[in-house]
Formats: sequence, C-alpha cells, structure tokens
Amino acid sequence: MPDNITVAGVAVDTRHWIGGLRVASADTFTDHSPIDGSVLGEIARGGPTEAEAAVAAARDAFPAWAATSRTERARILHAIADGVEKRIEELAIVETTDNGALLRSHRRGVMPRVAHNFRFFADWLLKLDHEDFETRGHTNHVSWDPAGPCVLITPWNAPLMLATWKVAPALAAGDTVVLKPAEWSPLTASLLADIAAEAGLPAGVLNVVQGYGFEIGDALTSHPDVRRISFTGSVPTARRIAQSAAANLTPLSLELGGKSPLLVFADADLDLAVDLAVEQYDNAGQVCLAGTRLLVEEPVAEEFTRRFVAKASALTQGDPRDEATDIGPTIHSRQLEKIDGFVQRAVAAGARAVIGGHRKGGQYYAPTLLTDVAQDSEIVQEEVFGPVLTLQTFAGEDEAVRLANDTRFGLAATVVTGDRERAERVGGQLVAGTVWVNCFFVRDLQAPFGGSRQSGVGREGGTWSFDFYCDLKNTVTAPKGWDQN
Ligand code: TXE
Repeated sequence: MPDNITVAGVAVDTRHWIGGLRVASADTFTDHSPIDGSVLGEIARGGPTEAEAAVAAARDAFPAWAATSRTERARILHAIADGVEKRIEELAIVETTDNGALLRSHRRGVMPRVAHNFRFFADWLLKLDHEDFETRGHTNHVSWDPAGPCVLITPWNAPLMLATWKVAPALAAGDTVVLKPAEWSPLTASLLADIAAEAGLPAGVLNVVQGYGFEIGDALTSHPDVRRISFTGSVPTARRIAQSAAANLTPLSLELGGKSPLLVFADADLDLAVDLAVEQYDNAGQVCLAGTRLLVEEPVAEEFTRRFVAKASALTQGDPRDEATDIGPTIHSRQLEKIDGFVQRAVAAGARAVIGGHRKGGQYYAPTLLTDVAQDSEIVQEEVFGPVLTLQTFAGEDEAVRLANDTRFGLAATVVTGDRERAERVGGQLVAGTVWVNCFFVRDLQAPFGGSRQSGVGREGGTWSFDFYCDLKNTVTAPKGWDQN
C-alpha cells in the first residue's frame, strides 16, 4: 500500500499517526469519493494493536504535556490555527472530495472555523479560573487539572469541524488525544496531524488512528488508561460505546442525532421562515441539527408551502465543487438506500411527496418535502439524515409545543414568529439543547452545545468543554500548622 495518496493535488498520508510517527497496518480499507464514487485510495485499517499503541503513546506523552504551562499550550494551539489558515484551500478541497459537502462552505465557513476552534480554546484556557473562597478561615482553591488520555470518535458529516471541537479543548486542557475519524472521511484528520506536528505539538500528544469503528472502537473505549471519551455519531453506536466505557466508568460526552422541529407561526415573516426551512437541506440534510420537521400554523400553511416549493425547486443539485451547487451527494450508497427506504415506506403509509421523493442518479437524492404524515409514523420520529423534510400543521401554541416535543430527541429547535413574547413562551417549553429564534445555525463557542433526551449526554463549548476535559480539584488549606520551624 502506498503511504501517500494525492487527492485533488494534495498529498495525504494514509497511515496512522502514533507517537509522532507514521505507522502502517497490514490491512487497508478503500476510501471513495461520494461525488462520483471514484476510489481515492487505500487507508490503514487499524484494530486492537493500533489502539493499544496509540493509547500508550498518549499515556506516555501525558505527564509532560500536562505540565506544560498554559501560555505554552495556548501558543502551540495558535500555531496549529495558523497552520490550518495557511492550508484552508487544501483542507477544503480534500474534505469536499472525501465527504461531498459543498466546497464553497468548506472554504469560506468551515475551515476558518476549524482554525477558530483552536484560537478560541487557547484564549479561553488563559482566562480559565475559579475564585478562591474561604470556609471558617480555611481557603478553598479549585484547580482545573488535566485528566489524561482522551479518545475522540467523530463522524463523516463535518469531519474536521467536529473533530476539532473536541481536539482543541482537550489539548488546551492539557490532555493527550487519540482521534478516530470516521472511515467514510478519514483524510483531513491525517492532514491535521501534519499541521499539529509542524506547529510544534510534541510527539504523542495528538494521535490519529484510522479504521472501522467496529474493529478498533472497543479496544479504544474499554481501555483502562483512557480518562475521557467524546463521541459524535449515531445513537446505536453511542449505546455500544457507553457499554464498553462502563468497564472503567470512563466519563463520556455524547453528541448524537436529532429530529428537530422548525415552528412557523402565522405572525412570522414568511419569507424568512421559507429561507430558514430551505436551509435545512444544507449538506444534503446530513446535519444532526437539521430542523427536519416543519410545523406550520394552519392559516399560513398553504402560502408557506407554495413559497417553499418555489424556493426549494430552484436549488441546484450536483457536484459540490461547483460554486453554483446548493446540494451535493449523500455520503455513501448505503446512506442513499436508507434515505430512500424511509421515504418509500412513508409514501406507502399515505405520505405525499410535494417535491422530490426519489433518487437522482449516483449518490444524489432529490430534496424532498412530505406532507400527510402522522405524528407517530417512522418518518416523523426517526432521524433520516438526508434531504428529507416533513410538514405538519398545528392550531395554536399548545399543539405546536406538543408536536415539537413529541420525539425521543432534543437537540435543537427553531421558532419563527414576529411576536417576542410568544418566542419566549414557546422557547421556554421546548425540550432542546439549542433554541434558535428567527435564525438557524448561529453557534458561539462560548455557549453550551449538546442535546437532551437521546440526542446526547453533556455539553461542549467554553467552560463546559473544560469541565469535561479536566479533573476539577478543590484544595482546602487550613490557617494552622505553618509555624513548626
Ligand atoms: O454512524 P456511527 P454511521 C446518524 C445518522 C446516520 C447514522 C449512521 O442518522 O444515518 O447515524 O451513521 C465510529 N466503537 N449520525 O453509521 O456508526 C465510526 O467509525 C467506537 C448522526 O456513520 O455512529 C465513526 O467514526 N466507535 C451524527 C463514528 O463512530 C465506533 C453523525 C460514527 O459512526 C463504533 C453521524 C464502535 N463500536 C451519523 N462503531 C451526528 N450526531 O451528527 C462505529 N464507530
């Protein structure tokens, strides 16, 4: 197997990155581009041996990295951000070729935010503190101690973005990392390893292992030397990881799926509501936060649907490398089958496809809107993870809230209304980690991010990330015992 492949003119090392060295595996797996199904190359296929080596490297590197001053850790994180910024074009084209999301958003939105992830947590680290306080003359000093090696397991829908939401705070906290990117989009994690090494991150502080989750996952998540596991992905895999982590009671952060509602009240700016609704097709709907359940108040449902259809029908679907493309392919043919299965079963159960409802060749699925769907049906209750929205109507706030909350998920919700008091009232009753009012996808790293119910465990962002990646320690010192000498 060659150690390097060239993807869109960029050389990518296909081996693991363990203890500051490139390491091959006897086996490989084939990485395809979702754009046209072409083979990108053979990637190292890790298993328990590589998991063990990577955790050992992270364990060995931990004491020195944990003892590195905050200012030095912050300096290196900024240097990684510089490296990302220098390679934005390369990272963007490799990510698009590997996962099919739009090049224009990788270039202008995602990759700059990847750099920002490192800068943000570097800066936050420097202001991280607790005030000391006193108890009957004793001082309490709370410190944020680095926890140890962390296993970070990430998905394919926003590979480098979601990986660096975890890598940056873990490194800032003084932890060492084993990153396992998804087998469907392994390439930018390998480039990140290069960038981190060039930025001066010591060997073993960041390790990247490649492979199938079912082959390498258990060895990582059940390892007794691992102090934290952070995972973004599906609910069934999260259950599996939780069982595996239970062996050592390793703390977990889980960011899982969603079936988020987008509520449109009759007093809403309808054009804004339509814009926000059409935005849910971004990344071909392969976004955990997507507001895939459109809930529209009865008096405006017809007009909303008319305007939505006009706008959605004008979307351009095709090669994600073209600037003019709005919707790219789905990640792989199994995902396409899964999406189509959901839609065909819904139609067989009486749903009507107002637009779409079919494949478009290759791995592309037509943006779809389904009406006449029952609240307890599969299409309303299960995450499709494709460009498929349902539309239901409601009469009044109570019904809107009841429908919105009636799922096992609780990741996000969007409320579109012209009435501030209604926004507060309704927002206050929604079960969701994030509520957007008259907007969507606005994300500040200072804010907690995560899901309720089966959408996740824990929150990422600002202090919440450090809470997770650190062992908080309280040192209580008495006023006596100091004058022995
Ligand atoms: O996810 P998996 P898949 C949802 C979405 C999608 C479905 C399936 O509905 O259709 O999940 O996607 C690693 N131990 N989301 O199968 O399996 C795996 O290698 C340890 C929502 O791709 O959860 C990859 O790195 N790790 C989501 C990561 O888990 C294991 C994003 C995610 O893969 C493992 C992705 C194991 N036993 C999918 N098995 C979101 N929240 O945004 C697999 N993995």
